[in-house]
Amino acid sequence: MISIIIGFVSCKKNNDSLQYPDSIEAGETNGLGIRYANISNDTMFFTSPESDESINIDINGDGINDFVLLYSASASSSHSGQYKAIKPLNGNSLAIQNSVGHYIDTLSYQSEINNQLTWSSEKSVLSTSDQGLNGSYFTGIWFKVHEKYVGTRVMVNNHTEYGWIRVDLNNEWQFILIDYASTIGYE
Ligand SMILES: [Ca+2]
Repeated sequence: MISIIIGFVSCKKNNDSLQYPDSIEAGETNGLGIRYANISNDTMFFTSPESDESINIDINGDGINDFVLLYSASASSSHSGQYKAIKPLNGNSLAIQNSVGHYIDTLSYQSEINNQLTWSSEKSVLSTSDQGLNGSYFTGIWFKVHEKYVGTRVMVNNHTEYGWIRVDLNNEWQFILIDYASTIGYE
């Protein structure tokens, strides 16, 4: 009789029985099925003459990294350039502006993040710049952006978990990860 009860309890905790929210609002930090990672203000800085840094994010806290923030920059007397991007891992996705160019969208506070957004599993650009004697070139839409949100989508065991990453790219020469959150399964 005892073994039957144990079997029933363990079965109930199986992931298949969990429910998953089908959306999250940008900046939403609490509620049923939401996991929030507290403010870290983890910052990647430019150090002369060139930098190449990254930060891994396990957005749903299951021990498996889901996204990598990428920052590189260089500067000399005749040239400066910077590259800010995010790479989804394991088939995860980022909300992009549209299907052209893979530019990560700038979501405002309380924007709805769900299956209606345009999603890409490719490495996608926040902003790049290249300025030198031959001219200036820019890509992406995250220039002088203060506290906007990146929409994220993670696939776990045939379930979809939506989330957000808040970054501050107000200063061209640094990349600040502020905080992030994800929907997770709940009973
Ligand atoms: Ca994870």
